[in-house]
Amino acid sequence: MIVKVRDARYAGTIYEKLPRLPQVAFAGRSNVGKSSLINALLNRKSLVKTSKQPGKTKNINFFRVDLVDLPSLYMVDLPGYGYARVPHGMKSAWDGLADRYFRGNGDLKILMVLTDIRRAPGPEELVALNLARASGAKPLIIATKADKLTYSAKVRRVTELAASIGAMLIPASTTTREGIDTIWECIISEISP
Ligand SMILES: Nc1nc2c(ncn2[C@@H]2O[C@H](COP(=O)(O)OP(=O)(O)OP(=O)(O)O)[C@@H](O)[C@H]2O)c(=O)[nH]1
Ligand SMILES: [Mg+2]
Repeated sequence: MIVKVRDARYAGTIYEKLPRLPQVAFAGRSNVGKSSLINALLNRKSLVKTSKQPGKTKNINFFRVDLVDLPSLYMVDLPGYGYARVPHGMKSAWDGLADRYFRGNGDLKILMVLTDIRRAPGPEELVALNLARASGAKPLIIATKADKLTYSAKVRRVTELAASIGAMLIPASTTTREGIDTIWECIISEISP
């Protein structure tokens, strides 16, 4: 399937104020590649700000995406969780923010839980998975920065990760664009009426 993005733009931080559309949200630790993945999906270099400095995205940012011949949606860039250098208390701030966002949000169709392909998923990833399930969204695990491993190491890691999480997982890279089409297929199958 070919997905053509007609327009993508920043839409604000408060979804109660926005026209209702299906939402696809991106969660994961700071620096895992959430903002980069949204840019790659939209074929835009810097619609969403990315940074080598973790903790850049502190709000929930909504991007309205209009597609050719397919329904519009929001891509939702969630703040990174579990970053070790943030002051104590930040993690519960994330929990509060996420809790408010997930609770009763019937428009959230998919939660992408991003995890670096080189590290084992931790409690934060499991919390995010459970939040998705509780809100009725489909969780999808994305193993980011797949370009950082050789082919054989990648195959091994994907198998290990899928077994330890007990869910389907898509390896992805914004530099090689691996996984981008597969992620779009998942999005389209969830948002199409
Ligand atoms: N090699 C490689 N680097 C990547 C990839 N995706 C993201 N990066 C790099 O990882 C760093 C962090 O990317 P971001 O997209 O800003 O990460 P984020 O999850 O949005 O981080 P926060 O906003 O801090 O939560 C940047 O330097 C990106 O260039 C990838 O697929 N491969
Ligand atoms: Mg970001």
